[in-house]
Amino acid sequence: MTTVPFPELPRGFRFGAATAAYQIEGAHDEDGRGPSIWDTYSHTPGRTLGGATGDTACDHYHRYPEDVALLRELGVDGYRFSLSWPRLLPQGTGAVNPKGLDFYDRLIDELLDAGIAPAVTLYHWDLPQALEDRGGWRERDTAEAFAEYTAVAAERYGDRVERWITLNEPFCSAFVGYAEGRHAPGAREGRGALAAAHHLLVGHGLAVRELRAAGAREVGIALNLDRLHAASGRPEDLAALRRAEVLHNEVWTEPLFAGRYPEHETETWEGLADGPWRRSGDLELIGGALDFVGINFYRPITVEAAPHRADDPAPRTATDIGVVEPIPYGTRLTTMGWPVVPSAFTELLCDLNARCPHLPPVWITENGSAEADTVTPDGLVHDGDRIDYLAGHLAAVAEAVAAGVDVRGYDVWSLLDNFEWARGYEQRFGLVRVDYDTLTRTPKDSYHWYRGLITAHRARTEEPAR
Ligand code: IFM
Repeated sequence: MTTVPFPELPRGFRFGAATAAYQIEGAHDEDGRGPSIWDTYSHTPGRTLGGATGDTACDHYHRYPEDVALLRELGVDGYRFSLSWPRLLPQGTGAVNPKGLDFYDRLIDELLDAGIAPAVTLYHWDLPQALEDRGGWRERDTAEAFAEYTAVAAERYGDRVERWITLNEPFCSAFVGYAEGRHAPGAREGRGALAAAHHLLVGHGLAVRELRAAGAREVGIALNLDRLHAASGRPEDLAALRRAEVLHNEVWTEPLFAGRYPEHETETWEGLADGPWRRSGDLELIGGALDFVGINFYRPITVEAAPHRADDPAPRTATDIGVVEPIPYGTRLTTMGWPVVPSAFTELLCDLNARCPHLPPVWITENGSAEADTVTPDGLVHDGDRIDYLAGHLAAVAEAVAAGVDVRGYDVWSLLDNFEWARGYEQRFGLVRVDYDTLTRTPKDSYHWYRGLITAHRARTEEPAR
């Protein structure tokens, strides 16, 4: 197995692994679960690679004891997973599904018995289809429904959950889902996407209130902020970079941490910036104090200007800004086509820290790489590239910590190979390989490396027993 040195993180730093409900659970129509927008989308011909769906996925719904045993063996402090909203409230609001509640009770208790702290994401993209049928995130009612669902979850699990994450990557929910249409619900809209972005933030604010009222311990949100560069110094590329900063980052960071909407939003969205979906009091609601901000980071993005199509009703999405990712000579790409540049991670964290004076402590809620794993004749997966990726990015986090960023922990994406949304099952991010024919789990070399890292960290930082 590859020997790659372990990056050194400070005493008290916590290590975990992450997954999401629709990507691993399967059991899509079992025990009263309702359909989500991802069931509808993945069952629509042509939407996902090879027509892949999450119907079975990793069958975690039935195999969770095996997966918790893998986590225990890995030695993680915590496990970040998401609740399936349509498993708990099949119609999005109203009737609660007792069997859905029971499933997460069993999972949480199994984790606690294994000495692993549960970290719950409330929304990792699987909106109940019944709510989408009434307009989805374009409508404020969906934010209210999200608060209702949050209250149910907080009341039931609040005594046992250590960290709560309201939304995962709202950028993807709003812009990839409602503007680019590459994710569920597959819409290509301008107004709809901007209304969705705002209502996701309102939903977050309402959920934080519910969590606080229920006495939740740690409350935060997970953002996929991007480290962006202009392709050149041409004025049009620099202008595209400015728009991309608004689209990818400031839409979220400004209301959440600065109590305002982005300064350059009008030049980015033109007439759509200040839509009627905004109400007085929203900024106060959205900007409620958080205990941490989760950062999901994978790769930097280079931006170049593309002609804006005046007849296009969509706002300037990543696509019409002309996001390109030129590959600096020698940079390796993961199988997602993403350049591996760990220094961009340090830059992102340091820049965020410098720009947001009210930034709460940071938690890396996702980081990992999809690689061309193969099972060798010894039955193992020697994924040295993934180990290099993780080592490089953890070292980048350590550098940010040394530079003064308060990073508390790191959740690797992902525990298991899983359903990679529109890209189906070809992209493998797991520390554990899943054979999708037999559903057999095989820990890869990266699993053993990560376990070694955690063990070494504890040995280095924990007080010797007296
Ligand atoms: O698999 C996804 C996850 O659901 C959200 N963040 C990015 C991951 C890799 O694309």
